[in-house]
Amino acid sequence: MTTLRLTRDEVHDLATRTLQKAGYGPNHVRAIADMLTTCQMDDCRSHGLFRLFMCVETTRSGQVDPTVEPQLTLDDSAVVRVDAKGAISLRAVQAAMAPLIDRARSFGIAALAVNRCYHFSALWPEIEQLNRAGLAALSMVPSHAWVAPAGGTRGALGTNPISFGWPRSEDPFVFDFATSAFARGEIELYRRAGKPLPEGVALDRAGQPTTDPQAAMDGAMCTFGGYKGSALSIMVELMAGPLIGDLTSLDSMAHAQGRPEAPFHGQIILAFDPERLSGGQHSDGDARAERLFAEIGAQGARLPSQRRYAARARNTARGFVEVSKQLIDDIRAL
Ligand code: NDP
Ligand code: PYC
Repeated sequence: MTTLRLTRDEVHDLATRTLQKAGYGPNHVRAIADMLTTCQMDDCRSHGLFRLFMCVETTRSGQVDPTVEPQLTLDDSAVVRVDAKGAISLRAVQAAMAPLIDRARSFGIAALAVNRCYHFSALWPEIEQLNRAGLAALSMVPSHAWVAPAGGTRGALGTNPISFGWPRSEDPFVFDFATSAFARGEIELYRRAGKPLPEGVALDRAGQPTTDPQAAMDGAMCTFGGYKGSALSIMVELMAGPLIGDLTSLDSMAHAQGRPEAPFHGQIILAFDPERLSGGQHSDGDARAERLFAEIGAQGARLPSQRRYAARARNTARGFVEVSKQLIDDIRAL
């Protein structure tokens, strides 16, 4: 694969110009370009610049309002609500972050319910932001009903990522992955590269196992970990859908009516203040957590996000990130 070297500014600029041409307003352009650049600089390719296709397709489908500003609803409870009003989620989450952090510190636990958003992004940047404010955090979103439940044959669940993070004095502990065996974005990257999928990731239209990425996209994806991943995926549907008065992945798929746009639904983010929840004993809890992380490392195992932090350090130090030339050409052709 031929790659080009892009500085952080060049990645941001490419995203900015593409989003501006697609009609996004300045606040949305900034929020989306920041997210894509953050992912690309950490070598999270399935949710970096590659996602510009989904952003542009979503405006072309005519459903998203690329300029509307979110509406924040605050009361004296620990629940923060933000209505994205049919725009991409990122600007809405950005607008709600400060009150979420405030309430988590006041109440010990706080919830952010984001409603009526198009969603295409990785979850870890928002979780890391909360961790760097000293909070533990958990986020979930549904998507489109591309994924068959364990034992099923057709899409009913979304790829439904879960991200959790724990604050540390160094880089936080963060994981973020789809509850499908592969994220949809990853399957799309296999298709673009003409590579077969591993076994156990997808079913074709007839409900039979397939390693062909196109057959997988036309058929159904599998959950990770059999019935366990399937149950977690159903939890995501419920927590980030009906619980907050929003859509499931089945509803999102119906909403799209076959248009190639980003999934449309809600997002839940829960924030926890370790100081409040431990009754002021967080330094003991923190030491226990660090002993656990040290034991994991001592066995030669790695923590989630270690690859990402290493990529961030490397790309920052050398001042560029390597991006597929084909991807850049395709984005320019947009
Ligand atoms: P992966 O299967 O690549 O798993 C990623 C997570 O697992 C990361 O936290 C990663 O850390 C960690 N990890 C990977 N290998 C190891 C290992 N050997 N030991 C310990 N930890 C490890 O992720 P997915 O492909 O499922 O998801 C990728 C992205 O797609 C996510 O950011 C997710 O939010 C996003 N997504 C978004 C959706 C949406 O609707 N908005 C839907 C589905 C996915 P590290 O990064 O350091 O490797
Ligand atoms: O990779 O599954 C995925 C995905 C869905 C929406 C955004 N990313």
